[in-house]
Amino acid sequence: MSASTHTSFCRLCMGHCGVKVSRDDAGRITAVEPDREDPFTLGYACFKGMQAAEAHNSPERILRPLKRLPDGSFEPIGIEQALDEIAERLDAIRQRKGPVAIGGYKGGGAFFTSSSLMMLNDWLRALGSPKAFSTVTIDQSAKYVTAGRLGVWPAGRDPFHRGDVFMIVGGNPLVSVSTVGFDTRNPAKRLRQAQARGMKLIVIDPRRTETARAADVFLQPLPGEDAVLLAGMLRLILERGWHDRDFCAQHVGDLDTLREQLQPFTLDLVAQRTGVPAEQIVAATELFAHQSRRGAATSATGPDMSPHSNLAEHLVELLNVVCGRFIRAGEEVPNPGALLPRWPRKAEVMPAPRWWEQGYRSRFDYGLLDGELPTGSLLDEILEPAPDQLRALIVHGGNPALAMPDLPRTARALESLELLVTIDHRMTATAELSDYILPPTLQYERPDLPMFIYEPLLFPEPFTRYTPAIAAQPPGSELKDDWYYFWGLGKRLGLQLEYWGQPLDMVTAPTTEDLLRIAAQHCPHSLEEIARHPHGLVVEGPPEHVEPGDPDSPNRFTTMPADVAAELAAALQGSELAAAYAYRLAARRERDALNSACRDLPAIRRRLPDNPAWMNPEDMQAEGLQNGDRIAVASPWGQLETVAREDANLRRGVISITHGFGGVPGRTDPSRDGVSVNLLTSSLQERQPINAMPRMSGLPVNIHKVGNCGEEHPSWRSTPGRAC
Ligand SMILES: Nc1nc2c(c(=O)[nH]1)N[C@H]1C(S)=C(S)[C@@H](COP(=O)(O)OP(=O)(O)OC[C@H]3O[C@@H](n4cnc5c(=O)[nH]c(N)nc54)[C@H](O)[C@@H]3O)O[C@H]1N2
Ligand SMILES: Nc1nc2c(c(=O)[nH]1)N[C@H]1C(S)=C(S)[C@@H](COP(=O)(O)OP(=O)(O)OC[C@H]3O[C@@H](n4cnc5c(=O)[nH]c(N)nc54)[C@H](O)[C@@H]3O)O[C@H]1N2
Ligand code: SF4
Ligand SMILES: [Mo]
Repeated sequence: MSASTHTSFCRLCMGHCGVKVSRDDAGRITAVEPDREDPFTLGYACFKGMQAAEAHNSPERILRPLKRLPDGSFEPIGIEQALDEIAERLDAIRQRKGPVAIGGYKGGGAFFTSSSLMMLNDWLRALGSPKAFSTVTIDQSAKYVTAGRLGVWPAGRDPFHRGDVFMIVGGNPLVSVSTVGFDTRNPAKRLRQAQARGMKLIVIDPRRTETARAADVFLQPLPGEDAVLLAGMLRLILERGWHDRDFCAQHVGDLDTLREQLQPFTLDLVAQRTGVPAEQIVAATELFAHQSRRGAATSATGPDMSPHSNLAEHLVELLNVVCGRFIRAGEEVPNPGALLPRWPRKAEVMPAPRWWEQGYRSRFDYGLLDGELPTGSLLDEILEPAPDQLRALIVHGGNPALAMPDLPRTARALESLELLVTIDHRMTATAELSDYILPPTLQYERPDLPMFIYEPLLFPEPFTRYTPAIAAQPPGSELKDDWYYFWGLGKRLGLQLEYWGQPLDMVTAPTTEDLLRIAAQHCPHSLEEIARHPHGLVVEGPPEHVEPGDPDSPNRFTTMPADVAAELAAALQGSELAAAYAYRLAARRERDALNSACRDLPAIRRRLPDNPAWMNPEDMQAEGLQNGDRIAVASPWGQLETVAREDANLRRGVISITHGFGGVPGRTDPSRDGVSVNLLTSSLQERQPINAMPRMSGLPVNIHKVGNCGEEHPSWRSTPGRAC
């Protein structure tokens, strides 16, 4: 290899930022920089993405498969030997218990490799096991539940770049470079461009986030009250006649029921419950529904992790439904598909499909969501004895030990497995508990395409691109691209694997390029042709316009099916728990980390040494707390200790702690790793129906300065199992 600089794109997160990658003549990455010429992300890239050289060359990177010995230490083992041993153990479990005793968990790291992102699912399907789990169901699967209960508008919502307004409930795309519908290709710049053409931004968040600071209207409610707030906004819209009457008449089946169910959500009640002044609620609602003609409401993890998450998401989409904020007949579909196949979209509702009510049901009575079981039921599948009890788990690019609610029960479950295999390049809290760790190549060591299954979320036009492998694998390493491990196990277990519907040769291993060709099977351009455009290309083909719907179609949105109505009644009632706790805990992300990843890099650790409990300075003063004081935080389900730090952007009464830090108690050094906020969450209580979504935000908590335990403190009210 020669020392050179190459055009590529970062695959750490949804951003897919265009970068320039430099390598030396040994093929080692020396630098990764934003690509100022990139027509797509316009020179944006974040700090953690730019540390890829450190990540690839890290002395802590796992470079050979590891096997855990009886004393808990790990020894290196050859790839084929590791696959032989794992396959033998899997086969024994399959013989004894059937394939249903074998499952998989796909984490965020498995999504950003187009040659592998469907491998775990396809491997389990070939094996005959329905036990596929992923982060999707501890993230924003409320969106899937909403589509299933409400109905689907095939062409989608009004796009960001054509709307007069854009409303975000509980998302911070300027930091997370994520949020459905937002233009995340250089988010700050795209937002400035949209606002320059007159688009208004509404943000609803308990923290005045980086995104909220750019908002035209900002509401700062207590976490966990989105359902109440949105119900109040909807009531106001219908009461003032700000809805789109024609659209509702044609496409909504039960507007009167909706109107009736919303009656209790008066402005007074909503203002009191959410802590947002009534006039601000009116201003935001009026801007969205009355002063703007087009433009959508969206949400991210804030409401989707809080109590009543499925309902909150449903109500977000109802704002779009009653205001008719969908792409209409004759209008252009922004991204009809580049790698994904194109299909005709009609201006007509697909009636509530309730996919999970058909097909396989687990013994805990959960159906499948997009072919997967809810991750909120994974611990039950492992821990509860039954003939189909899960005994072996393959973790692909994830760190469930820190991502799942209820860290102690999660650790107990993972430790109880007969076989735990993790595909990761880091010694994560999950890897430490694993019998085998299989290390993958890292992003610049493999060719790739953008994450094709979520293409329309990434690009507002039918854009795609290709990157070749740029770096050599580190000297002395024994690594494979992720997919190879599934192929190797599949071959040994006598499986016929398919990838994205295409059967694979199970005698001779495919290449990564072969798998990318399968990912690109529907694209009008060949992989070679895509590769000839290092900055990517907008695929050929006429623009796709929405076709007129059938005027006699009986299909309508169902805004208030019985289960949604019951959830609305429960949300109205509120929770008695809240009264016993002085604060609510809100989830949030850090710019310099990616969930549990990136913090192992020295450059990141310097910027992000720990995960404090962020608090409003006035709350800190009222508690007699100084910046950096240690506090205990207790929820109804657990407790932790960390430092308190000021964040004037948080509203009073809210504490915010980032997840992904810490480790399994007894195996972690809090001064180095921080603390896991999942010591406060429950894996048994407060799960949502349908997707088993745990409550990870809007948790009731009390706090106490560590060392003050003898004193009665006003905020330390009646906490069960109080610390000290
Ligand atoms: N830098 C960075 N980027 C990331 C990640 C990361 O860890 N770091 N993680 C990636 C992943 S896995 C995901 S899913 C996406 C998530 O993307 P986002 O959802 O945009 O993530 P956050 O930045 O945490 O934004 C959530 C916001 O919700 C607010 N919030 C909390 N509780 C509530 C509530 O009850 N109601 C309302 N209205 N708001 C609430 C929080 O204050 C926070 O500002 O980000 C992705 N991108
Ligand atoms: N309390 C609380 N809990 C939460 C959340 C919260 O906000 N609050 N957020 C939830 C959300 S939205 C999510 S998505 C989950 C995150 O859940 P996970 O995805 O399970 O957690 P990550 O820490 O992102 O783990 C990703 C792993 O992939 C590895 N990786 C990176 N690239 C590759 C690759 O190319 N191949 C392989 N094999 N591995 C790779 C990384 O080293 C990392 O260990 O956490 C959830 N848990
Ligand atoms: S935002 Fe950062 S991590 Fe995400 S793709 Fe861009 S450079 Fe990579
Ligand atoms: Mo996520």
